[in-house]
Amino acid sequence: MNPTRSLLLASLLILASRPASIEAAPPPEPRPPVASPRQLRWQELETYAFLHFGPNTFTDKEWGYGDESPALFQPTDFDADAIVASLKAGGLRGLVLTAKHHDGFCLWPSKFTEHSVKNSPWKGGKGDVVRELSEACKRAGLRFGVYLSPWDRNHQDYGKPEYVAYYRKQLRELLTEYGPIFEVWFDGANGGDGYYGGARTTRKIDPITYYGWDETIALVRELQPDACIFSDLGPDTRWVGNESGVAGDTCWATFDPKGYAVGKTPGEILNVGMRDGPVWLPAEVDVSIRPGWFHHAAEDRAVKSVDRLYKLYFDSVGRGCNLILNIPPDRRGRIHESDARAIKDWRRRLDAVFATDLAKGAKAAADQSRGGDPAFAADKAVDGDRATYWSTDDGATTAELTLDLGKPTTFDVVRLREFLPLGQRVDEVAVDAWDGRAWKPLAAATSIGAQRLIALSEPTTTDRVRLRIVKAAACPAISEFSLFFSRAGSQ
Ligand code: FUL
Repeated sequence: MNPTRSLLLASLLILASRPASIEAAPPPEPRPPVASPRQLRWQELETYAFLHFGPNTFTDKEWGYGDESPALFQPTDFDADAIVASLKAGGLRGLVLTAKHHDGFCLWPSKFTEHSVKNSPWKGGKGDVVRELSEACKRAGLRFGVYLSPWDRNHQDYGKPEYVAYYRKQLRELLTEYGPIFEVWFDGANGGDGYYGGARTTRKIDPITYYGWDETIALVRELQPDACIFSDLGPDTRWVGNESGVAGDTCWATFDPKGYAVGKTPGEILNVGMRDGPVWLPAEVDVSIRPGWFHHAAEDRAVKSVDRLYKLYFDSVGRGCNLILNIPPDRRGRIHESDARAIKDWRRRLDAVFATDLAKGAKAAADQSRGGDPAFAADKAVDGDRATYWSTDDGATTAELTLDLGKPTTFDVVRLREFLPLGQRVDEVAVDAWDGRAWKPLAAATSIGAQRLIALSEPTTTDRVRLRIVKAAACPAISEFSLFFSRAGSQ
């Protein structure tokens, strides 16, 4: 048979063996707003570190006044690779460094001020913390980001237009001389009083108009188009509204920043987000592993326990947010042993809990799947692949997916994920367990997004589990329905 004829025959056979109902269905339309490619990449990082380091480390303060002598900055044993290795052992995928905190001291030798490491005895004035940490991150495969405090208690021009020009010049240095930057952190604090070049006054600014944010944001876009910008109100990630590490139990990635201002948006609103907000603006949860943001020896025994860190993960990443966990270097320029141990043990615990997905490969059946197409069938929610998903026909806003686990299985954590490129579609879900005679409600949740972790109050044993989409704004696209047993290792 000639090759053309055999190909034709093969296609006819395939067509004949395909039931009429199985036709390739088009994927669902995204439900706007959706994440930008930059936000999607950011979302995958899940946990990274915050590093507060500077004169405050040496004066035992949280907010320096701005008159601290650069001579104070003298870490005795700074080792960027050792810092990054500690963070990596804690499973953190990047770090954001306070290149400049409110005291105005620059951890890099900026050309535009004398108030920097170039006038410190550390490394004879030749040191550059930003350079060393950015390079250590590159070597270790971690992402690097910068915090550049808009409020500057050292600068003489703070409050005048000249300062904003200075701020942008500094930003340009940071964004052009230190390689790729994954996040730029714009803090919203302004306490008013400061040294201000010797004036020692109080300077209040209007946070909405003074900084000219649109222009500064355009500068970041121009110099580092892949960097996500954090501020209270984005534009890429918003503040979660508190510094205690807890996102709203319902937490939407969507928001409407119109009418709100940095420093003036109620925490409760940022915490929950807005279901019908027109802008994709997921929350980032910032919290310190210690009571303060900077290292204070007196707090060495107040480092959060593994249990608290574990709960923080559920309250942040488990509610669709990213977690930026502050782990401040000490006066040596190292991560203190207590912090290093805590994050390492925390990660070991997370890895153990999420090592075995008990739902993976389960026999999955749904009351409906999109166009009857296997590409959107129930098993796509249990194939361990975030790029595939179970979906239904357009217009279906309720649906059910049942897993036959094959044998009695004990679990106490449920993980759900939506296929994020299609937006946040699901409002409300419920999970039930089969008790041999009937379905018993196990858990319920609102908002899924990137990820929703539900910790059950006690372990459940069953051979059948059901996910119910109770309410959705568009047909669901569920990329993952997973089950874990958090105490598996401890039995
Ligand atoms: C706040 C600052 O005032 C704190 O010092 C710290 O940097 C925290 C992350 O943000 O607004």
